[in-house]
Parts: sequence; structure tokens; C-alpha cells
Amino acid sequence: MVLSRASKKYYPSSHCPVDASRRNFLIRCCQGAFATLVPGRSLNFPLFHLDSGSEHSPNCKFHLHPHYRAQNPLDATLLKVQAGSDEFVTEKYHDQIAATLAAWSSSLLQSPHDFQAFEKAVASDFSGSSLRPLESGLVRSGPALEVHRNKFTEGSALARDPFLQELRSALSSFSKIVTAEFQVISIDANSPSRLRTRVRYELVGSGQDFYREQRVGHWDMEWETASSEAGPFLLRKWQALDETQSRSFAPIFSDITRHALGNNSSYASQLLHGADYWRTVLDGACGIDIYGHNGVSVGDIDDDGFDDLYVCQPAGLPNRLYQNRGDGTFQDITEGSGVGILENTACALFADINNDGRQELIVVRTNGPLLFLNEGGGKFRQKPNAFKFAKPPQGTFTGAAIADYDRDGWLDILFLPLPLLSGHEPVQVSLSLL
Ligand SMILES: [Ca+2]
Ligand SMILES: [Ca+2]
Ligand SMILES: [Ca+2]
Repeated sequence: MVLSRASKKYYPSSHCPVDASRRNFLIRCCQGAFATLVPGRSLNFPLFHLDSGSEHSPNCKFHLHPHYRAQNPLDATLLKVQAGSDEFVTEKYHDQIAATLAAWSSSLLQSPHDFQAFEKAVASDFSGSSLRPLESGLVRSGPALEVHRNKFTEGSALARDPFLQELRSALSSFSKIVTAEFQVISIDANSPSRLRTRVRYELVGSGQDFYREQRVGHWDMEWETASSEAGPFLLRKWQALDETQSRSFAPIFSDITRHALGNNSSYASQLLHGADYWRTVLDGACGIDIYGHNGVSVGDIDDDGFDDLYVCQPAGLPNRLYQNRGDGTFQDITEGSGVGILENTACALFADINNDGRQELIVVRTNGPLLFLNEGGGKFRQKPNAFKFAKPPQGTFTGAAIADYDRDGWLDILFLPLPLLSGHEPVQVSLSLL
């Protein structure tokens, strides 16, 4: 087993993941049957070799590279997944064209006015359709957001240089591009020397006349084999198909999370960390998983007219209840509320289940729901066995929705368990409030 310095900072400086905790010890011993046993001087722990160069700071970052004693059963399969090694040869073509598209993306992110990457990829006998919209239909207008749907001329009327000039012109309104994504969504390789691809593009940037503009659309592109600086394919045809162009003239949303929640210690100590972090410091016995799919519920628990906030957290961390102070900030009242449960929680719902005017809290743990009755004063009481299932539910609870579907005046709940096995049946549940 070898540890090497990580290139990305996943951990805060106060937590070096290389420690001799029970969790780390068990993981390493179980996964890496045996290891390269080189004493780690800074750790004084003989199971690890530190591939860390000369910097042995206590805050160093490392990655774990276990060497397994036996070959992983997946290894033989993984050797076969390299694109082009089987009859699905278009996977290889895709990767080669994707590399060209990635070069375009990288170039545009550097500068929206540098087209060398495009020029390299376009063949001398290229022809393309005009990139000026033939029609531009207004979908939505308003002071905040304006959306147009654009259509383009069919047919390749422009030679290489005029086309590249139009491409420059089409992107000239951007002073900076922050997103440039090009995805091959279909590929046709009927002729071995010609490839036809459909490419979905998304460009987002800022400009002098707008705050943000997003363009999402499709291009049909035809490529021919070549041995060029740009790759094994050169672009012969380019047909613009459709485009949705959205502009905002000022920021629509601004992030005020720190202002709203930052006065609570739980904000910095719990909410600012992601699942990657908690996976490294929480004991695996808590049941923390890798997904980090934990929802948020909003409801007015004290009927003061201001919505309060319940934040679901991964297993091992207490869910948190924040009470709205009415001045744009929230106060963490988890400790006295009775709803700081530690189990992995997919989502939660506030709803007045018993029609007494107070919002109850339904907490959807991955292994089943809980009902907390609202007793007022920011306090909740769990109702044991509130949900009775006609059959034991199978799978992991991932979501829930609530509505009075039969209009009898009582709210009904739909739970959404993700089946672990096929052939599962819908969950039938009855609710007990007594
Ligand atoms: Ca409230
Ligand atoms: Ca109620
Ligand atoms: Ca009902």
C-alpha cells in the first residue's frame, strides 16, 4: 500500500487523513490485504509508505494506492473497456473527436477571441452553414431574462475562411466564456473515412451588453480521416441546427447563505463540508454513504410568517433545524427541538398532518420514515410506529411527496423507495396519529 500526495485539496488543514484511527486501520487492512511496508517517519506507523517528497508538514494531503495481493476480478474486464478494442469502433472515433472538441473548449475558456484550435481542425475544402440565425423567435422577455430560440439556414454555403469569420463574429459578443461544453450525442460511421456526428453545445459567458448569456444548441458535423496537428479527423462540414439563447442583464440570484446561516457554529463545522470530507472522518459504522443526496425542507414551524429550515445530513451527522429570525438570518435550534437525528436522511417534509394548525415534520430516513409531532415552542415529539406498512418495504427510501389526493381533508403521503431488487411493489402505508 502506498500513499502519495494528493493533487486536489479535499481536506481542511486541521484534518490530515493519514492517521491511525480505527476506521482507517480497518479499511486499509481489509482492502489492501498486504502492502508495501515502508516505515512512515512522520507517522511512526509501519503500515504506510509516504510518497510525499520532501514536504512532511502535519497538514499534508495524501492519496491511498493499495496494492492488492490477489488480482481484482475487475482487472481482466477493465482491460477490455479501452475504446476501439472491440467491434464498437465508434467509441474510439468518439474519443478522438472529443479530444478535438475539448481543445476548442479549453481555447474558448482561455479567450473567446482565439480561434487557432478551430482553424487547426477545419479542412481546407470545408463548407459550413451560416451561423447567423435565420429566425430568432422570442420565447420569453422581461427585465431579468430574455430567451430566444434560433433556427439556421440549411445547406453549406460558406467556405472555410468565411465560415471561420462568421464563427468569430458569432462569439464576438462574449468578453469572457465561463462554460464551453461540446458533447457528441450521436455518431454515424457508415463510411470508414467519413464520420457524421451530432454535437450538443453549451456556451455561457459575459459581455459588454449583458451580464450572462447562455447558448445551448446542436450542430451536425462531418469529419474525414486525416493525420493533422488537430487529430486523426478534420472537419469537412458544419451545419448549425437549433439554438436557445438566454440573456440576463444583471445577476438574478445572489448567494446569501453565509449571511443567513453563518452565525451558527454548525454552518462552518457541518454544512460547509461535503460527503467527500465526511467519508474521511466519520466512522464507516455510522453508515455514511458516498452519494450525499440529502434534502432540505422548508416550513413555518412556529407560525410567525417566516419559513424555517430543516437540513438533512448524511449518516453520522445530526440533521439540523434552523429557525427564521425574520431578519434574513436563522438560528440553529436543533439541540432543543428533538429532530437532530443522526441516521442517513434522504429528505424531509413539513406538513400539518393532524390539522391542528402546526407543521409536523416527516423525516424520510433511507431505512424508513419517522413522524415528529409539532408541540410548539420549537419542540417536536417523535410519534413511535406512526407509519404502518402493508408489506415490509424493500429498498432504500429516497423521496416522498404529500397531498390530499382523495380530498377527504387529510394529507396523504407517497413514499418513493429505490428498489434494490427488481420486482418490487409500491409501498402501501397507513398513518397512525393516535
Ligand atoms: Ca417560522
Ligand atoms: Ca399539526
Ligand atoms: Ca386525504
